[in-house]
Amino acid sequence: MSKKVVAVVGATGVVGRQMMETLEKRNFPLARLVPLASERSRGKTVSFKGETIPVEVLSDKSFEGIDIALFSAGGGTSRKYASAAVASGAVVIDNSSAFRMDPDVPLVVPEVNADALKSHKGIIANPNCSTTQMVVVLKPLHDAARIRRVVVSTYQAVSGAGIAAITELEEQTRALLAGESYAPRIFPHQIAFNCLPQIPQSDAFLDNGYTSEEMKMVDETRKILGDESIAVTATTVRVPVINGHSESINVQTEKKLSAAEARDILSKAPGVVVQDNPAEQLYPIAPCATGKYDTFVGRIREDISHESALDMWVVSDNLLKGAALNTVQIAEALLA
Ligand code: 25A
Ligand code: L14
Repeated sequence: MSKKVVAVVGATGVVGRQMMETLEKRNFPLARLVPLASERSRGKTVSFKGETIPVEVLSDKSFEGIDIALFSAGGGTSRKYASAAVASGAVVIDNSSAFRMDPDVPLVVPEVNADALKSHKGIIANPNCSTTQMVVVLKPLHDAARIRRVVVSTYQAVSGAGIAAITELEEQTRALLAGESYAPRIFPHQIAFNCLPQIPQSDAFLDNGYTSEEMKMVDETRKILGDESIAVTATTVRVPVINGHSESINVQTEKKLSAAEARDILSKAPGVVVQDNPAEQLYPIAPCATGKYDTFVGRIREDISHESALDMWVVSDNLLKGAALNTVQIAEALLA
């Protein structure tokens, strides 16, 4: 297999760093790594495979000789630079929300819809973190019993909002424990010892009362599963967890599935690990999912309020399967 020149746009962000670590850990066939970031990162370096590589400031000219460009610097940066990357001959795998719902852009979770990759025209979108971990669990249930409706509530870690958000939770927690005050900078309200039903931090609320994060879960889930008939409603909540998103998911199916059948189906699903033993208080939790590639599911039970529905608890590393890992998996699938 020929080795590829790979650029990481947003290389100094939380997701960009995980992208480089994942490329290294999975031994991606790399000819060269080109870390790119904004002016703010001028002079910084990244370490990759024991080497120190200077971060370059992103411009339209950054993409000469690049085969694959992994973008994670926000939607604005992707909208501004993705076309330059494609014009230079690179395939863009974009982690922002910029192109996800574009009908010409495949939105891919390799375990679920790798086939969609075939139709790409230079840009491939990586879904929202909360959507990704949900669809790896929904897909095998949909194949077995046809999903009619999904009701999901998320418990999302602060790492999804970047480095400054992690710092805010840590510093605010310390300050409040010490009896000091700490004004929110990133989050709209106190995040330490609190839950906020608002993601993202700004321009979150849409005319229908949902947040953009909630509507991403609705729209992206249907696009990835390729079925507009699936009804989805979501409430997305920021919780004082550093890393690892948790989700409470209720799934109504056309064909009734018992909890045992669902456990059996999910235990054979790619990228999914069933952790479900109430007798031993075994269920997925964020600290255990952190650093792992899989999506963990437990608390699988039949919904007592409905004749054909299941409840479950789904946890994954939002920076890995939710972002960097899925992006690298897409790149791997392109090579295969
Ligand atoms: O718009 P979206 O799609 O909703 O995405 C919004 C943001 O969400 C994160 C990611 O932030 C993205 O910017 N994100 C996206 N998808 C995600 C996912 N699936 C996700 N998070 C979790 N899961 P991030 O913090 O991870 O990464 C930011 C990186 O992007 C670089 N960047 C930003 N604008 C850029 C750019 N690179 C090139 N051109 C641009 N115009 C950014 O680099 C970072 O690498 P940087 O150079 O701007 O910042 C490097 C250092 O500066 C600090 N810093 C960041 N912001 C500020 C700052 N310092 C001062 N003031 C600031 N405002 C950082 O700590 C870093 O050390
Ligand atoms: O759409 O702030 O990929 O936790 C990922 C990070 C949405 C917001 C996306 C967060 C963003 C999310």
